[in-house]
Amino acid sequence: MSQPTSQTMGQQFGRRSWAEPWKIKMVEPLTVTTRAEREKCLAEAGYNTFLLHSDDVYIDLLTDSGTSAMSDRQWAGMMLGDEAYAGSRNFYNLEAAIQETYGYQHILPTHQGRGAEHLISRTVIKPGQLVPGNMYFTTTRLHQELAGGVFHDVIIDEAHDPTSLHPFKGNIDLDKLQALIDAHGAAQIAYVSVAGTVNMAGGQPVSMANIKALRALCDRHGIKVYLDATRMMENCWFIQQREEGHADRSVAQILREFCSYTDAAWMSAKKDNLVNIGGWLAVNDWALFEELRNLVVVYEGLHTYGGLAGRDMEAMAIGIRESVRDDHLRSRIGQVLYLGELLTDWRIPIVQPIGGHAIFLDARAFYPHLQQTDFPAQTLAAELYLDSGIRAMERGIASAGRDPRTGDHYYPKLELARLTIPRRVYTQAHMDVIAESVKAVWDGRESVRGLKMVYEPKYLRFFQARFERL
Ligand code: PLI
Repeated sequence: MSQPTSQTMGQQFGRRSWAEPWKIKMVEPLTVTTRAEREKCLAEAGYNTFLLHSDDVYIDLLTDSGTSAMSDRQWAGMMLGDEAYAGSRNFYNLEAAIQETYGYQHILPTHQGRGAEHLISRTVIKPGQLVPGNMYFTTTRLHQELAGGVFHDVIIDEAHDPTSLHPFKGNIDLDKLQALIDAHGAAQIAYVSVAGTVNMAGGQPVSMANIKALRALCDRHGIKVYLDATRMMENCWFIQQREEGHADRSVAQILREFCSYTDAAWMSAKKDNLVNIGGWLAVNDWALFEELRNLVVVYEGLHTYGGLAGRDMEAMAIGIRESVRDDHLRSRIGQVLYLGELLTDWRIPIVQPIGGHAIFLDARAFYPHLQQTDFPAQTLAAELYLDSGIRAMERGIASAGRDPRTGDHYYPKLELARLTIPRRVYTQAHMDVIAESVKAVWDGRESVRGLKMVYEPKYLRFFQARFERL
């Protein structure tokens, strides 16, 4: 099992390079600002990149969520929107695309991923139950907590070490899970929450062997396994590239097998499914589906639109079929890898191995002179914006929020700034410009001071918090 590099990827084709399996038909001009303008914009935004106006951003690496470029087929699909309140044909196309691609039986659309997280959490979690998961994700854990659940991190220890080269740092540590079951009893576990290419760990995948073993363990105790399928296509590309026995299988085949070990899934279609808005819930159990289908009309919309327009569902149905193609994933992850290898060559500390959707800069290694409560990753995202107008996102103590039981910050081991690469949006030249700006920020790291939080909202504070320079 080894990490593919752009070189080894090229070698598969007789020393020829890969390229994007598409060409560009429409372009959107970018804005270039001066450093003085950026100083002003950043201060007005309270040093929080979420609060910048996108017009003041040059290359936008805030997120890969809802930022994909849609294909001409998807745009054509938008014109086929059947905007009937009930029973839109686009819903049935979406349902078929999910059933065929992921293999689940019963499908509900939602307005985006957190809509699906809300419904599943409040349906299956009893107050006080534990929810073990392979590292937290912000909205996922919050919905679990709002439903009365208590999240427990059962990811392998390597996931918390940015330098560990473990090829599947998203894996669940089955011993940690077993210990939790032994200590509390299986009835106290609501379900195991598994995410593909674990976002907060640096886009790190889960292996097929791990999900299979997890299924067996959970079967022994009668515990359900629910999947956050948000970046599962990318997870399956890593299985194909790194895990023995999968090299000759398509991502589509790997995905069907992986999902077959889980009982249900929720999805932020704004990522892997190549659309700008949308999500879904998929379950195999009819009784659970009936409950969810009833609840969706309370919070999202009728069960055949779930808060989406017909045209959005059509674009998603087409996006799902495009996103599972091997050539799409080769270029999508190949581009992330290209950027990561440039930074690695320059000895800039990033989470290794390079993940699926983003490069994660290790802010602790950039700023060893800062305390975690000086918000090093928030500071790093601010410095990058000041240097070049590139917008990154904090994934450290600000994102982690507070423990509802103690009121203190959660102190995550990883303190990262995420350079998230939107799908099918930027070119290799943009990757070069990004790498050079990161290098400039790295070179200027010693004189940087941290930030203090001066405004803190109660929920998901990282979105709206404001900071001042120390
Ligand atoms: O942003 P939503 O509500 O469509 O989806 C929430 C969500 C659920 N799971 C995972 C793994 C996510 O990454 C996720 C959203 N992520 C965002 C917005 C991100 O920037 O990573």
